[in-house]
Parts: sequence; structure tokens; C-alpha cells
Amino acid sequence: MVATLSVPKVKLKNPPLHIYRMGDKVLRQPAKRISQVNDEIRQLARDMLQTMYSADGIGLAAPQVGVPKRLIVVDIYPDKPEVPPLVLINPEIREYLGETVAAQEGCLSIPGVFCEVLRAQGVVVSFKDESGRPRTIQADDLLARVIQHEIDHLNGVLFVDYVENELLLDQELRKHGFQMQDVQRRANPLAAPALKPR
Ligand code: GNR
Ligand code: NI
Repeated sequence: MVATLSVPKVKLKNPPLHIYRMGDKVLRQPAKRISQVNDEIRQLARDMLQTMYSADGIGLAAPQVGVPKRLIVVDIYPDKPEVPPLVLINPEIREYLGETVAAQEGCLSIPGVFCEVLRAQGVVVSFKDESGRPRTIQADDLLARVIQHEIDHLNGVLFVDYVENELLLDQELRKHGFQMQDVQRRANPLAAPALKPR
């Protein structure tokens, strides 16, 4: 018998965890794999869910709360109490599916900043769930996008790193109190057709 992970989908005045912002080095450290799914990990996942709901997010990666471990939580239906959130431990993308799609993204670690990012329409992702069971799911559209965004966090990658228009990005960052020097500009592997992972 394993404790299941349910937390109310409500906004707390005092969420349990602090969300670090771009400029903090914890967001740039590669996160470590979790060797055992135990009560400590389940409690972290619970705290992350409460923190995510409190911040009006639909995903959160452990490095964002200062914990360099490969754990993400996702809930694209924060207003549907009957839909359980996803907890993904050591997630790995096995396949990229469909077209590459551009859409706006934001990040709780770069509040106020929104930019278009290319992502695969779908992904097949394997992971362990909160009870330690191996699972593989196919995700599409918004869910696929959030999972790709969260797995990037586990690798120290932020969505602004992919933005090609440096002048627009610089303007957008400054407006919200962030600095270009904290961006690690890099090519989006989905942007180059010859390099598309398939
Ligand atoms: O809440 C979030 N919304 C969002 C919208 C589009 C693409 C990705 C995201 S994830 C983000 C929360 C967050 O920063 N997770 O790391
Ligand atoms: Ni983010």
C-alpha cells in the first residue's frame, strides 16, 4: 500500500516552497536522478503541487523550488478538482510526435515574460509515478508542451534560451526586471529540420 498524492487545488497565502527566479544558479544546475521513490519524495511532490496551484502554474520542476532532483509535477486542469495531477519522476522523452508547433510560453521562474517557443506537438514520455511504478504515456498539445518545458528545467534549460530575436527578448526581460546576461542562448533542436529528433 502506497500513499497516494492528493492535494486540494487551492491557492494558499503561504505556499510551502519558494520559487527561484532566473538569475539563481539552482535553475542552471543539471538535476540528479531519484534512486528511490520514498515518502520524502512524495512529500516534496505534494509541496510542489501546493506551490504550483498557489502560483497559478500548470507545471513545476524541482529545481524551481531549489531542489536539484529529477521530479516534475504537471496539471493542465487546475480548475477541475476531479482530474488528478501528474507526478513524473526521472522523466525521459522516448519519442517526439507530430509537427513542430510554435506557441507562447511563460515560466513561474521568469514571471511576466512570454515568448513563442517551438515544441513537438506530442511526446511519448516514460517515468516513475508517485508510487514508484514505471509508466509510459503519450502527451499531446498543451500537456506535451508543459512536459517538454519541465524536462528542460531538469537539464538547466529555460524557455528564453531558445528565443532567436535577441532585441525583443532583451526588451521583454528588462520590462519585468530580468537581465539578458542570465539567458544562455542556444539553438532549439526542433528549429533545425535536419536535426529534428524523430
Ligand atoms: O504555468 C506555466 N504555464 C506554461 C504555459 C506554457 C508553456 C509552459 C508552461 S509551464 C509554466 C509553469 C512553469 O514555469 N513550469 O516550469
Ligand atoms: Ni518553467
